[in-house]
Amino acid sequence: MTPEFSPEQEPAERPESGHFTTHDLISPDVPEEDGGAAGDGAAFDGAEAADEAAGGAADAFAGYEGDLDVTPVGPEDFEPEVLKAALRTMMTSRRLDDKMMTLLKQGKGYFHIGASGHEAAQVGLGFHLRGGEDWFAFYYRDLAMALSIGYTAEEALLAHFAKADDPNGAGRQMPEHFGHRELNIMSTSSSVGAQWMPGVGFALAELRDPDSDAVVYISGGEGATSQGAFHEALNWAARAQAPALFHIQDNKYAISVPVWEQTASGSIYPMLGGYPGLARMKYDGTDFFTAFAVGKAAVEHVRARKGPVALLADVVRLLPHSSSDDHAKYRTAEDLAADRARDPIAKMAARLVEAGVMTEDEVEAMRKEVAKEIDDLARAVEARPEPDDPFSHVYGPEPDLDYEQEGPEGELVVLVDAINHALDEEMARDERVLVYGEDVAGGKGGVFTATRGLTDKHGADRCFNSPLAEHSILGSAVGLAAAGYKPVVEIQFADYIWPGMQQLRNQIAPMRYRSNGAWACPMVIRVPCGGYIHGGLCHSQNVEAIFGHFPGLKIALPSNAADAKGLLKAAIRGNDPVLFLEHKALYRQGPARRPEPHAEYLVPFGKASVVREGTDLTVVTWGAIVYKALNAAKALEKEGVSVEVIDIRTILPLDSETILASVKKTNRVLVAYEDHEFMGFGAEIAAQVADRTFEYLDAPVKRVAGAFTWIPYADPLEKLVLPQDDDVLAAAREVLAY
Ligand SMILES: Cc1ncc(C[n+]2csc(CCOP(=O)(O)OP(=O)(O)O)c2C)c(N)n1
Ligand SMILES: [Mg+2]
Repeated sequence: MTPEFSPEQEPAERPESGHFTTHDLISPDVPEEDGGAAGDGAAFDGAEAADEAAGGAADAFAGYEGDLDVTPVGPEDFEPEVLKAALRTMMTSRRLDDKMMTLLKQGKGYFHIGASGHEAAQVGLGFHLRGGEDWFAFYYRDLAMALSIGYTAEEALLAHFAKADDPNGAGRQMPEHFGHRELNIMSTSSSVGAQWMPGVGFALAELRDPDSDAVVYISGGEGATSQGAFHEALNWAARAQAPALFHIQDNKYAISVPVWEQTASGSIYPMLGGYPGLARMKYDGTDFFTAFAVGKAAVEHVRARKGPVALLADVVRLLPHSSSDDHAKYRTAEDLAADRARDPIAKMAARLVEAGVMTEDEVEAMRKEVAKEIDDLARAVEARPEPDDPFSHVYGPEPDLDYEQEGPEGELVVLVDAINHALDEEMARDERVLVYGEDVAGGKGGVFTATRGLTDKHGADRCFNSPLAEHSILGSAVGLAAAGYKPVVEIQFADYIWPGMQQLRNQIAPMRYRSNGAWACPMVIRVPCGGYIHGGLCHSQNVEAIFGHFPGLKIALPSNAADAKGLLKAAIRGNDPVLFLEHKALYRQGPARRPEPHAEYLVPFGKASVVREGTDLTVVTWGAIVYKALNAAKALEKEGVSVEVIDIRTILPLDSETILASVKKTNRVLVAYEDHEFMGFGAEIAAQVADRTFEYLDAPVKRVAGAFTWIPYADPLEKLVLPQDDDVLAAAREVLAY
């Protein structure tokens, strides 16, 4: 392995065998063409391409191999009109690439990432897929696939110009970040590998419907197979025998990094053989007929519910990675010429000419016709209205719920049992509610028993164990939620949510916003959090401030059993993704018990609770610190001081109004919380109070919170780091001293 890759080294570094590579290096007398856009000329050069199609040196790998029986096809197996339509779709995709690159050079647009070189693989496979019935977890290089399932050139141009009626998200996302509700193309994140597990989630949704034969197409580049999520996705899809069709488009480069530096053995193909129950195929993705034949076998396999399939398409990248890239910096002229010699459109056209389906003149006429059509469309789309609303669709519509209904109360219940009962009641109410995570099923019922009994009562298909993989839990929930289920997943400890950060940040929270409201993934993520339990660094973390920074998420952190039950049920019935933080120290704590609310008792998000009224000082708090604030209030009461304690209950949305109104009344405020004082969520509250109640304040806005260190295990150490009763009382006295 060379530490530094230079183009000069490339031929020598390319492994001789044991991997699936594009082609031998072709002889140096191949003319070097413009290294930029594929260009009009690259779309079809009949005579040259015919020679190449007849067996040029560039075609070292042709054909296919793998687990499925494939019936090869040729031009004779199609109606001529069908082949012409396929060629036209490929040409449309290519012309869009070329046109968009030209528009960029004219200052019309900011970005383009093209599918040039991938068209045959996508159109050949796309033949067997059904827009609007199958599901599509795309990546940015799937333009030709999109066109082959019903996406229009006009829609592609609306995205390029980022216009108001761009169906992908009204100009909120970069172009080629596909998302189309009617066609079932899930909104695409830029983040490489973020699509693998959501795709599996859609497949799990379809698997639940015995009448469905839908296929979930999950696509990515060979570089994206280096993400751990790829292997998580293969594992879950194989384990569940889910109807997932993985399409890995191996163009040999991940921006500048060649596959032989990227992947052990220079190909992901051997690894695809490591998942029992997953069928694999590799094929020449520059050949339409091969793509069609292999795609047919693969799609039939998945539709027949014989298990998932992974296809590895050997394709070429004819453009630089994107409009921001110059591939001449890292690819040799020979390498680029070799790719151009495998141009899938030229090959397809040559094949059709050879078979007598079209003449060269007809091919050329079609190319010109497509070019004109795209040029005309571009002119028309350029004049369409610009978007002007960057603020809507951060959150979904407020559900029409009847909150805080009076009703019968039951026995005193501890917080964790209130959670358990809320889950049970919601699963009984709505069969779309699915509960899963690590250890949640069966007799164990979760490490804190929050899901105890749910598998027995609601079935192993409604409360089940996931693999031990937080990215998988959250990613699958994206697909399930987008497909109409209501996943209520458990992350065993807040400290272990980090492997799922990709999904939280780049799928769950922004999905609705970036698709301009077309896509959403409402779900509930239950997360035990917090310290005071001698859990050390990795069983004590407070995470609300980090996630408070995610527009699109809602966050609850209830301090008692009644609020926990009412908030969890409201979360499950809501339209947004909710991070439901459960303080472990409160799970069975006596003061957090409450008489159990009835099954329709719902607590609204964004409504703080004034847990104690007072006139001299406001303490704003949440979670475990509510009880420390109440203890301080009781102590001060004996001295004749009246303290108001506000439990905010939800971090997002924050009930600023209740806080500000209280401070205007008491003129003093202490913000008390468990997380680090520095950059903790209380910093936001303190800032709002300072900003909006300055004239009312008789004392500085004060915080009392945890130290800026990790939470240590030993009892005396933990006590020094986390705020204690005495700390809250001392801080209150400081504010009162003014
Ligand atoms: C998680 C993540 N890391 C890095 C990037 C920047 N990036 C965008 S595309 C890309 C290369 C992807 O290569 P590959 O998966 O082979 O797909 P290709 O673009 O070649 O089709 C990189 C590194 C990103 N978008 N997401
Ligand atoms: Mg690649």
